[in-house]
Amino acid sequence: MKSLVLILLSFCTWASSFAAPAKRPNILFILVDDQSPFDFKCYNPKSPLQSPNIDKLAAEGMVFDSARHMGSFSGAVCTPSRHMIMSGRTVWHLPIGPFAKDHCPPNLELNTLAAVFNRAGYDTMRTCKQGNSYEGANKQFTVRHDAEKRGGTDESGSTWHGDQVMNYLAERVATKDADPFLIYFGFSHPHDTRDGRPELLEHYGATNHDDPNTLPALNPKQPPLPANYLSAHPFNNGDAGVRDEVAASGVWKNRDEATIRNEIGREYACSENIDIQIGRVLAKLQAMGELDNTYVFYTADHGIAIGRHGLQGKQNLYEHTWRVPFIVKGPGIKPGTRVPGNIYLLDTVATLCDVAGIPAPESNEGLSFKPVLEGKKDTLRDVMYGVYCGGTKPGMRCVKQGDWKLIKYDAMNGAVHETQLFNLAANPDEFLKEHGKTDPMQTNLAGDPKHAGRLKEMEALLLAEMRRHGDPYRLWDQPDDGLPPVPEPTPKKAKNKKSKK
Ligand SMILES: [Ca+2]
Ligand SMILES: [Ca+2]
Repeated sequence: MKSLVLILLSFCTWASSFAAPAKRPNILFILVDDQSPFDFKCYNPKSPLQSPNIDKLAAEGMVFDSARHMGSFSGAVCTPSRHMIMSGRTVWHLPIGPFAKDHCPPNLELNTLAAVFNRAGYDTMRTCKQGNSYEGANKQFTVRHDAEKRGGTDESGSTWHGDQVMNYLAERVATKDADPFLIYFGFSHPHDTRDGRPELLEHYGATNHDDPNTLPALNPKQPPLPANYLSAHPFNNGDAGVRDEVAASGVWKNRDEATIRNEIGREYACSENIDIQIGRVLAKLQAMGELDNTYVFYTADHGIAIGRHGLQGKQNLYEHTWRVPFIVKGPGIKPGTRVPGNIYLLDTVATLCDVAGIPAPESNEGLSFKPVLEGKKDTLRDVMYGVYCGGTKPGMRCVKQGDWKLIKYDAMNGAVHETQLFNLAANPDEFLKEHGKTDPMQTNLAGDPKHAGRLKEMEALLLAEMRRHGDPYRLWDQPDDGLPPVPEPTPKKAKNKKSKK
């Protein structure tokens, strides 16, 4: 009898899956500004950040441990990152940057994310920060609300971005709009200035410190210093004077414990507010009956240091900054799964198209990680490549394969030639000798003869990736490959120089 019931039940399930034509899924793509994955409990169980809605997304979806941005040729790391997200193109093939005209197809903006989804019959809506992004792609969204909202009130902060999505969803209900939607839900925080709402700052013992001549008070409720905190980076990495390292309000050039703990507290207050806004939108989608048919992506345009390795900004290639948080929940994704992934943010176009059943545009160079979301594989690539080339040239390059990661610095016009080799399984925090760890694996292994073979292998991989991605530079110990000189970027107007975002 029991088995008959089971057979009947499974027949009904089978029959019902054929009864209604599959409704195309909605997409909610959430992008925050400047956030390290290690802020979240799903990446760092010791983190005091209160983010119940994002924690729940992680528990009900898939968490990526190796999601990265490919890098930047500018101190404004946001800008190339957001071009890559919108176009699906690699860092040296964007419509901006060195040799842009030679490497980028014309009319690329008509093949960016929203343009492609519009043509496929999706409704597209965006709210995000203004500036340091890809205007040609942003303007493709049918509904658009852009503003820089980095204040500590509802009107001046992240609540404003939440309101735009809530209003949009309310209007869809009012007009009974049944088209599938792509919502690009962006925030201007936790990018500095990290002005938090007073009641959220309270959770982390933080203040919106704005006086460069005093230090904020230490408070036991402030988050602890990061494990890989240093009071200064051991060498000049080539862009030590960039805005983020010297002029972020609340930190400036300070790296003392009170400043860093207060600033992380401010970051958390801003991130908690973002979490609250996401909670509102997810509850609304649930009430509309749309949540189960919506893919929710959560990520950031790049990570950030805030005291780790003695750095403050996003102009480096350590894991806290090269990596991004990346969480996906949606139809067919097994709850509570975790994968390395080895994905880049530039895989967004390919993947969003794939889950929506839309062909990716020809200009796309990213890979779809739908097979990862479906549990068919757990990584998309073997090797990951990263660039920071916004200060002195060629700057920093890195490559990762398995547990091994190489970072090289060719900076300050030849005065700085540094190599770092990390085993991320043994040394996930990328401790240097300055951190004083006793485990012989928890340091930079580049000078250790035991790892000389590995170093050589990683250096060969880096060169191969630089060639494969059309990197127009070579490092001091690489063949020059007969590359032409890279033209100097056109100097920006003084007005824009200050705002490197
Ligand atoms: Ca950013
Ligand atoms: Ca519509």
